[in-house]
Amino acid sequence: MAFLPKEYEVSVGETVVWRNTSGAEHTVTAYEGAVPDEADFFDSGDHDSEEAAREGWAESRAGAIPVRGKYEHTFEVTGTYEYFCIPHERGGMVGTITVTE
Ligand SMILES: [Cu+2]
Repeated sequence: MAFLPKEYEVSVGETVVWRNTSGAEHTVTAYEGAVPDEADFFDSGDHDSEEAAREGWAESRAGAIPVRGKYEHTFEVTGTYEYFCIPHERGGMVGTITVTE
């Protein structure tokens, strides 16, 4: 019920892979207001917005990364990105990616 490491730093153009090593489903969902201005929203359900991601999860568990599954995203814009897991957000399942030159 946590992203490990919680904070991670990559260089621009690198791909981050999240692997689900737990026994439950999770999502990787960006906080739309906490991505750099020029960067696109991202989430494991390929939605257009945080709101759509939350609705998709509520309706059909869209965006679920299955047990032993993975999700990856390539970061093309420098800056700080905050993200969370929809079902475990209240439990503190949040993380930060910092992208540097
Ligand atoms: Cu989770």
